Amino acid sequence: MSPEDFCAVGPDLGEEERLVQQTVARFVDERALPVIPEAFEAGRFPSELIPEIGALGILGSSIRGHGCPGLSSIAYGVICEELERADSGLRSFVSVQSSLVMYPIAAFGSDEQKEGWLPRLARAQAIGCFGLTEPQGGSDPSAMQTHAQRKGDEWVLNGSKMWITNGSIADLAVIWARTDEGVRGFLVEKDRPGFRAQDIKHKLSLRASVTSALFLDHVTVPEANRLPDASGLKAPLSCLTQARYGIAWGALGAARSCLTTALEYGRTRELFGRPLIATQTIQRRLAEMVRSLTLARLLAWRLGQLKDTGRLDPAQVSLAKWNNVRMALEIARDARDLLGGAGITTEFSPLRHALNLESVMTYEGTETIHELIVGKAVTGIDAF
Ligand code: TGC
Ligand code: FAD
Repeated sequence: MSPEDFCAVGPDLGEEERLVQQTVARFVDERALPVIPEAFEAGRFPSELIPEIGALGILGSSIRGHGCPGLSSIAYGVICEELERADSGLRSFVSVQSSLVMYPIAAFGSDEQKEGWLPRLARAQAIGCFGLTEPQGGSDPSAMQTHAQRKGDEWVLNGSKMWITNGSIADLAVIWARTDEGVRGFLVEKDRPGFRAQDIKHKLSLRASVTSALFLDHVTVPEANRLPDASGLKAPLSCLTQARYGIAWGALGAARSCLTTALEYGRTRELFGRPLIATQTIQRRLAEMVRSLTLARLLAWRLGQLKDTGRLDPAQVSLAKWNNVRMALEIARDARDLLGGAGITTEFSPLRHALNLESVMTYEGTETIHELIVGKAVTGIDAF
């Protein structure tokens, strides 16, 4: 029995899903893992991997047409899982591109926007970012201050966005702004006068990922850059559902990396005359990791089935994002401890994953916000 897949979900993957998993796993083992620890330490996103990610054909994986492969939701899940086995920053890059940039263009864009952007985004010839969060508080996007004023056939955008993944490397920003008619989405190219991205430095988490602040100072875009079918806060929130779904799977990858590292280390570490893993309390801790990872995998798997059959409720995604990220964080912290002092360097993955998962628990809705979304679903009362 595999500790990483104790209840044997893998053998039930479809042929296409298995192929996708093998392809991404090979990329992670051969290309990503050799560079990730150095990139994390240096605080740089390994942008040399971008063309290879584009060539893998995994961006916008669930979208059909416009150069996108139209894979199942479970395939998107295994992509996220494999990438986050390397680092949450790598999965973040793909989450943002696929779920937060390509998805809104596919779901709410005009034919011209789809044809103009999706093929390039799918091949990573263009990079996107998603600007929803603002400095005054990300949990409540309804308090958004960034606004867009219509002037004839153009819109003038003013405001700022905070904590934006891929911000300074993006060719295109999907910007959500308040208008006289409610919240709308705009495609803002990076070279528009008045648009500026500035990286956030000194991060202790997601160091192998670009996180930026965006500033919009009288940025003018044509009406053709507005997403015509995005109306109200529901539009950006529906993008979050796509990304949160991917994170519920991605967390499995981080947890797997930590569990296998602890197991391998414990096999060769001799203490008190026996391998560490021959000790009862250590076995209980490893068994606990396997238990929580297995349950999280079954949850992600079920979520995929519901999504692929059009029955998924956003509150179910909240439950899974909350559960699976918490699961991965607890495994990462415990695995770090099982490595003793060796666990504090970048040679081993658990502490790097734990630090990353602190962000993953905050972004795409904090753990508390997801608890409250589930609370609202079971009580009918909005207690945000
Ligand atoms: P509320 O009144 O609840 O809803 C307004 C309308 O939207 C609908 N809706 C959703 N639709 C699809 N998916 C969802 N997840 C949805 N949530 C709500 C809802 O049905 C309603 O529709 P209608 O037809 O009735 O108008 O809105 P609210 O303002 O009360 O929302 C409350 C709350 C707290 C749930 C929401 O504001 C929220 O989710 N806050 C958290 C914000 C957040 O997650 N931000 C993430 C920013 S992006 C990011 O972090 C990227 S990290 C990327 C990476 O690097 O991987
Ligand atoms: P706040 O909303 O200020 O929350 C602070 C604390 O208050 C949290 O503990 C929260 O749970 C708690 N809280 C909030 N409301 C309630 C309540 N009603 N009841 C009880 N407790 C509550 N955003 C984007 O738009 N695009 C991106 O690409 C993006 N990438 C990110 C990358 C990173 C590395 C990080 C860290 C964040 C990113 N974010 C992005 C922003 C992220 O979505 C926000 O950080 C998150 O939504 C929380 O918002 P906040 O940081 O302003 O915290």
